[in-house]
Amino acid sequence: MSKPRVAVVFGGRNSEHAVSLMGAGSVLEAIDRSKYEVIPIGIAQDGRWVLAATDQRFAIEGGELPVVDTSGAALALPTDGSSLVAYDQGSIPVELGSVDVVFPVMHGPFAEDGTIQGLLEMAGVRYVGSGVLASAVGMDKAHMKTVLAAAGLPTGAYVVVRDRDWRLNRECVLKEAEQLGYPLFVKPARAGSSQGISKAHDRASLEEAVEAARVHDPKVLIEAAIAGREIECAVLQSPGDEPAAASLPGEVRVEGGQEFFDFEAKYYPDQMSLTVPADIPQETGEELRRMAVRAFEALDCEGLARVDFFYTPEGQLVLNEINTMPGFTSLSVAPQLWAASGVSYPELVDRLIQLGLARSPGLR
Ligand code: G1L
Repeated sequence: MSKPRVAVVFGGRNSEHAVSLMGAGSVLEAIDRSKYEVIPIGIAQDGRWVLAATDQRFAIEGGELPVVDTSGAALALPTDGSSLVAYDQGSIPVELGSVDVVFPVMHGPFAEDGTIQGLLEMAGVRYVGSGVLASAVGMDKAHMKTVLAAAGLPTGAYVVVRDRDWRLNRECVLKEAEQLGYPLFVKPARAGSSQGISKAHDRASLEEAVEAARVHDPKVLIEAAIAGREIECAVLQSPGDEPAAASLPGEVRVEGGQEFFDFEAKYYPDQMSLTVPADIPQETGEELRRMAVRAFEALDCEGLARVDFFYTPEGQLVLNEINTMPGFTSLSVAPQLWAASGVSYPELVDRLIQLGLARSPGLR
């Protein structure tokens, strides 16, 4: 019997190209080659699809971020679910054959927002992880909060600032936001890896923060700051009819006294520490895990998601966000949470591939 063919797709036309490559490097290393045939596919920063060059670099080296190496063969997108065509150095087409499942390892626009998932659905190709709706809802923090709140989950107070309101009714928007009380967190509604996020302490810094967030997205969220410890939980879909499972909860602390978990901290995971299980009361941990699974189900997530909470000094749990494509190097939070819960990184990668293979392509 031939081995299932797994295409790992990474890179992409966005600012998180390097984060993707680091994740893909980990996944490629962990996939069991005696069980699967692996096809590494890079999407260059200019959008070209290429078969990854054999010497593609996946790690930060000498302070330089990795990028997709475009010296490999160019690829034609599959349109009929059956075949990928590689154009070797732009000349002779080489039929790559069918792919059984795609493992997307990408962030941000055109990746975790549901667009690549939609492309794969249209092509009739199975893939790992959440589908179009969960990915799109998970990408947009405003819609995410609407869905979580509708499922009865506790989310923090916030205000959505749309482009038109900011340009035409700024005073009104600022007044509404100030009702939440300073300090405020300001975030682009749709951007990955904490880019464009800042904390505002007064009117002037609030205006500045909104402008900074608008560089990434014309739609911005202003959130009430929640004082509390950051506790995260990873949820993994189960095979068959079993309900999704929650990992042990872990506490995340940012080292070096930064105000929040920023872009740098995600690139360099040694700037944060993770304690698993989090030192919280047992009932709180159980409640948190139930909430994490409920959030996973509220968005119709598949595969893996990371759910982030605040645990306040008053003992309340507040669901901060759910991430349908969490950091996924072997050292990232979700894989570490599962490792501490008895599922090693290679096992996690295998489980996710099996779940992707078990999906029905297109018809749902
Ligand atoms: F397995 C999933 F769920 F499909 C999956 C896929 C990709 C989980 C997490 C990720 N993460 C990423 O792609 C990354 C952009 C964060 C790079 Cl590691």
